[in-house]
Amino acid sequence: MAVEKTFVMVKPDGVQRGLIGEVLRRFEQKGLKVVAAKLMNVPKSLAEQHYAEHRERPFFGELVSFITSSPVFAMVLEGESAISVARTLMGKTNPAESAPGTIRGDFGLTIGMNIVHGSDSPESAAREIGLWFSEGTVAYDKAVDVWLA
Ligand code: FUP
Repeated sequence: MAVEKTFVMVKPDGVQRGLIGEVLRRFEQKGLKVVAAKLMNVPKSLAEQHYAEHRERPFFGELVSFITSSPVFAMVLEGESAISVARTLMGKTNPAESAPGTIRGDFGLTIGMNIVHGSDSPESAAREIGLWFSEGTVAYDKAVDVWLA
């Protein structure tokens, strides 16, 4: 068990449906901390790098055109086992097979539009955080507890 950082993104379908707050609420409620976040349009080169592992798959072109089609909400979340915890809250890749109570299970129906992305391993998390947040993340452990008194 260790404190980890993970890259999570509300995809264009989630942003267009007004689900940024709902998705973020679930992660925060679980106890994960936001250490970076931004609403952004995705350059094609970034999309291609992000999905590099799928380059040979038949749906690669659709993935890239979907993720570059309208803004995404990108974030870095931090917490104990953040990578697997975020994946558990998201549910399975195919929303039709995701359990109720998960983000994809509650809000999605088709695999192409599954609302949210989350890193699937420590290696992916490090790669994706570097790719999407080359400016770095926030360390605010000294300030945060003041307001919880
Ligand atoms: P996940 O890690 O759960 O986001 O899933 P993958 O990395 O395996 O897939 C990345 C994205 O490709 C998914 F969000 C949806 C899309 N995808 C398809 O469109 N068809 C497939 O058969 C598999 C994935």
